[in-house]
Amino acid sequence: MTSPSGAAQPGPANHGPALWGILNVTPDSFSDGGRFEGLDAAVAQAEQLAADGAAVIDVGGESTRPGAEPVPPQLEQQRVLPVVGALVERGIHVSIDTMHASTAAAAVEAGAAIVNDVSGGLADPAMLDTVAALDADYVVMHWRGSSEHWAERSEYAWAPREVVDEVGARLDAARSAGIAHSRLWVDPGLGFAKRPEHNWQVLAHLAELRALGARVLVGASRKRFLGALLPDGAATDERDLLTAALGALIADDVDALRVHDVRSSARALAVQAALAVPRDAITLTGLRARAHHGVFEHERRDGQEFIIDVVARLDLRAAAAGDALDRTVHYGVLAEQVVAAVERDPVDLIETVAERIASVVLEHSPVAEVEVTVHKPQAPITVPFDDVSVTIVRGRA
Ligand code: PMM
Repeated sequence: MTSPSGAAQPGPANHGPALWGILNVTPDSFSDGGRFEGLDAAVAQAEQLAADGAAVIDVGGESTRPGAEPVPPQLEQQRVLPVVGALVERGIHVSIDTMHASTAAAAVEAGAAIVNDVSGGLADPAMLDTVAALDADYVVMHWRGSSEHWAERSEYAWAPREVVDEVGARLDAARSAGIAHSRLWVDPGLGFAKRPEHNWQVLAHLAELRALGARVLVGASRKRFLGALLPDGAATDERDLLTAALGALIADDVDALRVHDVRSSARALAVQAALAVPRDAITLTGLRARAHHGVFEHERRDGQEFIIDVVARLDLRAAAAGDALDRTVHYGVLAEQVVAAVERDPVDLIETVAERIASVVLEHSPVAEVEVTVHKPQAPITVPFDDVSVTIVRGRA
């Protein structure tokens, strides 16, 4: 999302996840190492990322790639603080990617709004208390130590469970230190002491991470487990297409994606948003109506009970955010309309009744898709039975 001044603002442009553009100001970062060392080059790159759709620029001064030399906080701050200051001056929303409490504090002092700590507070014992005293969000990533330990620490009985348990414990620690729950993000730490299969398993079970209640950030961009899907020798930036595709596939399960190439990910998210059916729903079950549908004369003459279930899929976020009835569908009105649609002139088939109900529900413009089930528990069936029903799903044309 961009403000009138062109500055990146927090929060997604539409309802999809926000994109965090990566700005590594390190000489040895694996994907863009050395290219953005100069302040002007770093600012230009950040502005491009923001123009491409980044809501946040994640500035890092210490590479976490295997074999990278640890960077003393002072050197890290020399690298990142001028960049953070320059971006904040331009109205850009900045995250600082650091494991050092002193760098976190200095960056927030310079205007950063988010502390992204890949160690989840484990690398620097002062981190949690420091962040608790700052006016900043805090990203808690799943971490099992620095890269020299990854080989022996990449064992999981079931990675999705262990990652959630371990990073959940770090969220607890962050809250105990006084960081407000509303300030917390959680990140599964793809590639950090995880083999490719662990990354994929975790990605397939993001709902469990989400159940921890913090906003979810995922950083898959250009990582080796994606590169493994490409032909040997493929350039690192060829991983951007895979990053974008993955982002679109997990878009419903995350609040933000940390990526190098914002442009390709933004376009993939646009496809996902155009295709997506909202998962929010208003559900009415067991609506009772009396009507004369059926092929038998006694059905037409005597009538019988029909029971209706309706699942109307619509995006309910705007209604919830504004507590606004006019952004949703009044379920009492909907229930009356559904019953009226059933009790109209008789037809032979409950299929036809279901179709009528679907049309009535889709007349409410916020509804994107509807599932209708019509039960006919007193249907003329000669063997003992509980119920017969038809279910149809219809979408907005
Ligand atoms: N990955 C890297 C660095 N920082 N921060 C978060 N929150 N999540 C990540 O997955 C993550 C991170 C390593 O990748 P890079 O060298 O491309 O920045």
